[in-house]
Formats: sequence, C-alpha cells, structure tokens
Amino acid sequence: MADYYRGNKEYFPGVGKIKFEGKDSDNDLAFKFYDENKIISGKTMKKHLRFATAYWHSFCADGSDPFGNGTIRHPWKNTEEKADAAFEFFSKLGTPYYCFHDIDASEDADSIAEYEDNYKKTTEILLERQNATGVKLLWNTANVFSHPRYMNGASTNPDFRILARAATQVKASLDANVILGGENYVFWGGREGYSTLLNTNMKKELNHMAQFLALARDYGRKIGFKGSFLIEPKPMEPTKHQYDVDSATVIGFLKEHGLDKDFKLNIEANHATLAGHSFDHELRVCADAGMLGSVDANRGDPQNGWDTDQFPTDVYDALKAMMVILDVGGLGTGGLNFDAKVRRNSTDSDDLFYAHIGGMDTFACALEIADKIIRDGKLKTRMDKRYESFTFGKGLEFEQGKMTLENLRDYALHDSPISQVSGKQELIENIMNQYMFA
Ligand code: XUL
Ligand code: CO
Repeated sequence: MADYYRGNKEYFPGVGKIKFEGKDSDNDLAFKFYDENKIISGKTMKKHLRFATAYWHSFCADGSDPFGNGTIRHPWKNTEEKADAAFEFFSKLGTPYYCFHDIDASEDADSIAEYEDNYKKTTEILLERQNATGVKLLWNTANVFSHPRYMNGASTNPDFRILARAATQVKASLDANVILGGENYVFWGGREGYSTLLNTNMKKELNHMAQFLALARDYGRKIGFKGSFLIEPKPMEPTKHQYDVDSATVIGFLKEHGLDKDFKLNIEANHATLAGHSFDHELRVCADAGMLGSVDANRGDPQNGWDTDQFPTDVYDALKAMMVILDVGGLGTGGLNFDAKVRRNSTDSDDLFYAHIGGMDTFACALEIADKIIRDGKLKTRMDKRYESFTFGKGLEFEQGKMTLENLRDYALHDSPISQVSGKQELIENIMNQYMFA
C-alpha cells in the first residue's frame, strides 16, 4: 500500500513519500535536516515546528504577475480534484497542517446562498480527506479583499452593505473551521486601510473594524470555536496604509478595544521586512505581550519593497526566529505556515516539493541550533549580566516601584563614578556563527 494519500488520479506522479535521509544524501527529494521523529529537548521536530502548507500559493496561484499571464498550469479542474491534489501533496511531503481562504478551496459565487452551499460541500470534501490522512487544519480565513466589491475595504468599508456582505464570508468560514477542527482562525487586513485621508474617516473605520472583530469572536465562541483568533500585521500592499501596520500597532489596537484576551498575532516574515522591522523583532514584540499566535514562514527580497512571498532559506533569520519561539515555550496552537510561492519561472510540479523541502530543512536546522544555544545558556548569561544592576539594591527597588524621581537623583548624587560597559555585539555575533557552523 502506498504510504501517501491518492484520490482518483495521482497529481504528483513522479514523487513518492519524502523521507529524511540526512545531510549527506544526494536525493533532491529527501530531507537533509528535517527528521520529524527526532527528539529535541523532549519533543519531536514535528511537534516543535508544526508545519503547514498554504492552499492559495500551492494549489491556486498560477505564477501570473502584473506584467504577464500565468505560467503554471494546474491539472485539477474542480473543488474535489483540487482537494485530492492538495492532500496527496500534504501526505507525500509530511506537513501535518494546512491553511486556506474560503475561496481557495471552495468556489466563489455572487449569490450568498450558492456561496454557502458550495462552502458546505467543500467542507465535507476537506473533512473526508483530513480523516483519510490525519492532516489537520491550522487555520482558515475569509478572502474579503480580492472581489471588486471589497475595493474600499471589508469591515472598514464606508458602505455598511459591504461590511455585512463580508460578515457572511467570515461567518461561513467560522462554521467551516469548527467542523474541520481548526486550531486558529486568521484575519489578515486585506483592504482594511486607506489610499488617502482626504476621503477617509480613520477613527470611524477603526471602530468598525473592532466592532466587526468582536462580533466574529462572539459568534465563534457561540458555535464552539476554542482556538485563537489571529491578526496578521502588514504595513502596506494592497492599500497605501494598512491599519494593521505591525505587531506593536496591532497589540495597541487590540488592547484599546478589549480584544486582547481572544486575539493573538500571526507574524509573517516578509511583512516584518516591509514594516522596516526584522522577523525576530516582530516575534519578540508579540512574545513579550503574551500574544504570539502563529507564523507565516516566508521571506522577502532585501533589494525590493514588495511581498515576494519566497520560501524561507536563510538559516540565520530562521534561527533568530526560533530563539524567540523556544524562549516562549513554543508555538502553542500555532504553527509555521509556508505562506510562500514558487517563482513564476519554477514551472515543474516537483518545484513545489523542492520549495517546501528547503523551507522545512531551514527551520529544522534553526530549531536544532536554537535549542543548543538556549540549553548552553551562554548568551542568556551574558544578557542577564547586562541587567545585573537591577537585581539588587536601589536598582531592584526601582524595578519594584519603590523609588521616586528624587530618590533616583539622590542615588546618582552619591554613586561612585560611572564606568563604561560594552554591549559586546561583535563577540556575540561570533558566538552565533560558532554555533551555526560547529
Ligand atoms: C497576504 C498574506 C495572506 C494572509 C492570509 O500578504 O499574507 O496570504 O496570510 O490572508
Ligand atoms: Co500571510
């Protein structure tokens, strides 16, 4: 019996189950570093990394860009065939989770009844394949940004009728999520933002967005959704200014509107780059607020300013991300979703496998190195030492809120002369390289 799922037809016939063969393997279709059963600090790699494949990039995108038509021709013709191809791919590759937008998997329709009917049937199709393979839903979401009706936004649209129309898609997506046992539900801002303030009442739009999110939360909880609602920050694209600019902005917004108990964040590497931050900065901001939900694992191109959604291959970047993730005790119900697409000129069906194998190997390396760094504790000791002056005496009293501004002045007045303390950045960077290439 084949060790992967196949429907009526095999969509990736040249490829079998992708196995771990180790770093000396010459087999291009094998993992060199990702060994799902390998135990790292008491947990398998599979459980640490919780990889997911994105339906939209892998089974919908056709390589088209603003200057040219699609280059990638998918053989699947309808919802069922697409689902067969997707689950064949997941089971051959071994990503334990997947993610989708409503209209990636299900056919869109202008009539709400038809849209809902399609989605119900699609949910059954997906559930059957989930049961056949054991692959689970990390999250789903509603695409309330592609259709022309959403050109002025969805929950921030100045026209109430459009806001209500968007609600039908979010409701249907939450219904599907509960049936499919989704572990999270995502909101990416899409067209929630503005092109010019000359025609935009920003305060009203932000209040509407908060109200809409609260209603989605209430409905989700009512129908038994127990997972996290996630907001995915991004500063621009498609609007000039997206409301969910970056982690700090989103966290402030959620707290202002009392949504921070149910909502966490989904951090995408390329969106961090666009916001002028590093990937690990965005993760750290969420981690410190106790709101790190999940990760869209991809990368941008430092030489341009748009969302290239490339597969992650930069081990150093992934390592710094994994150091934050391990530091907060792991991804919880989140995962590493490859919100990434093969290039327009990567047109063979096996390219999709190489892309994911590379991303999974990158994070597997990062996990092993991050775990070693954390267990060794050398960097932690150095960091703790930098803040040592707050662990005793007046420094500790300050942290405990026991000092006034006058007390600080009096302390400074009687303190001995201040000596410079180096941050030792270059040395720490050398130590990182030593861990990476040891
Ligand atoms: C867009 C993006 C989306 C979200 C889901 O930049 O990242 O694919 O992840 O809507
Ligand atoms: Co994303």
